[in-house]
Amino acid sequence: MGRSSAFKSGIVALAGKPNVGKSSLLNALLDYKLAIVSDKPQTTRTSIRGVLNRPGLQLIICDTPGLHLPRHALGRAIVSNAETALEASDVVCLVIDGTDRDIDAEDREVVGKILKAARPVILAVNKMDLVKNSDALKRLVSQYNEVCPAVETAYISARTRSNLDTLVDVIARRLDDSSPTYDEDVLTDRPERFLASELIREKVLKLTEEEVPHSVAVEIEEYKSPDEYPERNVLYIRAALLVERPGQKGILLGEKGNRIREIGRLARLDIESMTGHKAFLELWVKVRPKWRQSEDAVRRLGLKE
Ligand SMILES: Nc1nc2c(ncn2[C@@H]2O[C@H](COP(=O)(O)OP(=O)(O)OP(=O)(O)O)[C@@H](O)[C@H]2O)c(=O)[nH]1
Ligand SMILES: [Mg+2]
Repeated sequence: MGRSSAFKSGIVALAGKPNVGKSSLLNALLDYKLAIVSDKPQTTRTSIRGVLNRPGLQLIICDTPGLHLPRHALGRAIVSNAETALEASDVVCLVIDGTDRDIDAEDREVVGKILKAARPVILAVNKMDLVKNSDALKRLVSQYNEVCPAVETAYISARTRSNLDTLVDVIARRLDDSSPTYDEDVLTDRPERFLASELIREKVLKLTEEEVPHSVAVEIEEYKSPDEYPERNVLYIRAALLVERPGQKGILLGEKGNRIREIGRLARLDIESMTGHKAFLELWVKVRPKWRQSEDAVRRLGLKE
């Protein structure tokens, strides 16, 4: 093959602290809502790959959970999932929030985990739509470059989609020549029922506050799609929302069951537009004391990769 016709392909891991906009960036790059997003930290718990195809390029973009200092088995699993994804990547895109002020000890530890992967690092400064103070931004970027020298820096906004083509070019330049890994019609490595369970969790994150959203896991108990059961005309999903305490169950249910009904309604609409099927979604709440402290429970829920 001549040089001009070389095909590039590889895996870029989007990594960084919680809440900086990694999942939003994945979705913006794909122009498809694949990963769930919320305004609360530690939304993403497991990695998810999305495939971006451009002429001469297949970029496998891996959204990873936010790196932080974990406090329980779930947190340890989340961080380990991110580290596993970093090790499987060819290039790391360190996503930071451009509105942040000086980096602190925790930020340094997060960067340390990224350095361990020993991959070329591209710094993506996100949320540029909110950045007002350019001196503070310059200081932040130079502090990051001190602890984690980046081969290139891109200033972007996942929300307004600014500079995303530049970011893709910058990443592609760091990839080796290689044939594509996935067929053109593959969007993600995750099955539909996983995506559906995440959409349910996204609505829990949206409609609850403080410790509650973090204490919830979604367990799909039954998933019957017209794709597999042609005699059906609706997608049937029964899912349990696991919480740690009876009080959290009460909060999830809400007055007269109002909250869980709203969670179900919003999730159903998203699941219907994702699958193209009418859906019947049955949700119930189950108390599983201290599940986040239990390595076993975390693993059985598929939260440790
Ligand atoms: N203004 C602005 N907000 C953004 C941008 N990107 C993401 N956000 C917001 O930042 C918040 C966190 O976004 P996520 O994409 O969930 O962040 P994350 O890095 O994946 O977070 P974790 O999964 O917890 O690690 C959400 O409220 C997003 O809407 C951006 O470019 N501009
Ligand atoms: Mg995320």
